[in-house]
Amino acid sequence: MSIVQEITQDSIQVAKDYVHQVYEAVIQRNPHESEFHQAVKEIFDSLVPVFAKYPTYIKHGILERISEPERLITFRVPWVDDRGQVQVNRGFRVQFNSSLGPYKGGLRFHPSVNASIIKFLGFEQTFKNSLTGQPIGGGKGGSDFDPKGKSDGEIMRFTQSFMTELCKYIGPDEDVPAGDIGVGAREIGYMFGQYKRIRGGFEAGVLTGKGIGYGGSLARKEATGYGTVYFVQEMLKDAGLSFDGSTVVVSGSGNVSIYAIEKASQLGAKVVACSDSNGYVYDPAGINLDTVKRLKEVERSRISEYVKVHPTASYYEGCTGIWSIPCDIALPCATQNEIDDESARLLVANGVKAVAEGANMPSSLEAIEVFLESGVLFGPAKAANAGGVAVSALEMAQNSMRLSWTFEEVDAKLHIIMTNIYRNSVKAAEEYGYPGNLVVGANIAGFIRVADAAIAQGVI
Ligand code: NDP
Ligand code: 2IT
Repeated sequence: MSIVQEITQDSIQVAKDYVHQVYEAVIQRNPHESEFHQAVKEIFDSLVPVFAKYPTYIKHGILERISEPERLITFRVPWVDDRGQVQVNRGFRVQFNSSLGPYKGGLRFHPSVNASIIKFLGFEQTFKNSLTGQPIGGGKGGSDFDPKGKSDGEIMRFTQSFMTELCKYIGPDEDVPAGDIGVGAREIGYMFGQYKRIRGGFEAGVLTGKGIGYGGSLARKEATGYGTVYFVQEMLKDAGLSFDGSTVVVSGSGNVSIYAIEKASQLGAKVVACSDSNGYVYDPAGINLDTVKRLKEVERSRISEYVKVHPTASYYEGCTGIWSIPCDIALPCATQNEIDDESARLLVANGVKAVAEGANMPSSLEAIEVFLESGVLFGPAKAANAGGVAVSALEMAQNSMRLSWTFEEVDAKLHIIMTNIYRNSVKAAEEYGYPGNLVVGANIAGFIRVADAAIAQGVI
């Protein structure tokens, strides 16, 4: 935006009124969608100084446009379980914003999935993807299907049925899904096979997170966890700190957690705890990652099994207790709202120095307030976990060129992208009067690229 206005009390009030009015309209138009409201509120509140400085955004109705998805598709997913019983789930794809490129974002299979969760994830994804600097719009999808306890045959029949409908809406230049909770390389493989069979062509770029043997990118599996740690490395460096010798707690034990633990350990940290949706393990000797990989990536079993092979460790039921373990660095990598204000206060009281979100929206708005007010270094999700989708964009690029880069090449590009996201967020926070506040900085930096592209493309 070129028309700059001097920031005065009046211009701030106009901006606040605008943000408030559009937020109220979002609540009215999307009733009972608390996760979506939460994600919208976090971004909208950060943008007040932008509208105070560049009021022409208001004339362009930019908040109204970016908070309304371009489309939300829901569909029936019928499948037959191993007993011969017909089951029906609901499938979703939100195509949130295509200002910067084809819709891009993962698919989540979890019983909690509903329109609110898919819309919060799609909204967040739009700004996260913008921060990566890659040419990707924002989307998200999934189903309320519960993969836990399902046989391999059931997973395949479900994912094939899901793709039979989803394939009508996606394509390498239209919408490119990937994994998220409950969707990993196995599910992507089955979906890719079904898409190929229906379309009758090998369109490698239609999905990312594919197996290395058929168009996947090296380092995609590691990218989100590694990227989060690279981001934290930059935060720590600016504060004169480092991972070396630190104690780290990582929630979850899925894709993001495993590779966050791996990279943090490589940098000299001792990771003492991780979890799943039933409970957490605390191992003062340091979590043995080979055991976690075997339990979660190979056997698909519970984290409680860990203590059977590691007598130094203890297992505790429930997810929130993990935040009572004293640590220097906390990396929530499981799911949304896993840290409330009480857990945040506990972490601060126990001396946490840095918190970074590997998961999407793992801290409640109140928890974020606690971290920011107490001066803890805080890396918000859309910046700190952008490494996964960034490498997905690199996978799309490799697919278009019909070549593949080495692990080292992709990892080096990921490192540069994460460092740039950190620097751009720091810069935006400073420029708009919130030095050190990466929540505001990431939201503003992500927003401006999307907003300017949307306005340049007219009222569509
Ligand atoms: P996975 O399915 O691989 O792992 C999820 C982990 O979180 C599992 O340990 C799971 O436990 C636990 N978990 C899931 N739901 C809950 C819950 N309701 N309460 C407590 N624990 C829970 O998913 P990912 O690692 O891929 O995703 C984790 C987070 O990271 C999500 O927020 C996702 O949106 C985000 N993310 C993922 C990216 C990716 O590339 N995969 C990229 C950026 C963000 P259990 O085994 O018991 O289910
Ligand atoms: O939340 C996320 O960024 C992801 N689940 C990854 C999305 C992707 O398209 O790689």
